[in-house]
Amino acid sequence: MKKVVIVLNMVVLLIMFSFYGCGIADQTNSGSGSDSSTTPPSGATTHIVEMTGDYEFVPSSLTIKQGDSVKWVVTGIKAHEVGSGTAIEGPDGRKGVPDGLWNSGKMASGSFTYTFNSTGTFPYYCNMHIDQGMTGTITVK
Ligand SMILES: [Cu+2]
Repeated sequence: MKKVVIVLNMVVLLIMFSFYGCGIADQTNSGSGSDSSTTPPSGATTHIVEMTGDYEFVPSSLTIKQGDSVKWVVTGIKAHEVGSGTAIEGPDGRKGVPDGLWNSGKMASGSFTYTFNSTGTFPYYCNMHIDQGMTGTITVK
């Protein structure tokens, strides 16, 4: 009779272990699924905005998803400097008010990438060509 009890105990333990294993696996799955606000989802995209020799961002307005990145690429022979903020009309002409999210610094060539981890509307401008109307907007949904 004692032997039967021991075997039964082992069977119960085995069943508990197998359930425990399933529980761990489920937790891992749901954990990675509900964590999209802090880590970019696996489908994150990098969008290209050209900074042209005609003092334009192309496209100048762009709607992306939370977690996506925008890559500003110098495509002409002119240098540019892309920074986040708002362009306002002042007494001495147009000027930019930076909001401190990003600034590429002066770029004669190459690219600058910024990842948008929160939703909202993000205006930006070229610090060197704001008088030529070189502004753009990223909308993150
Ligand atoms: Cu520029």
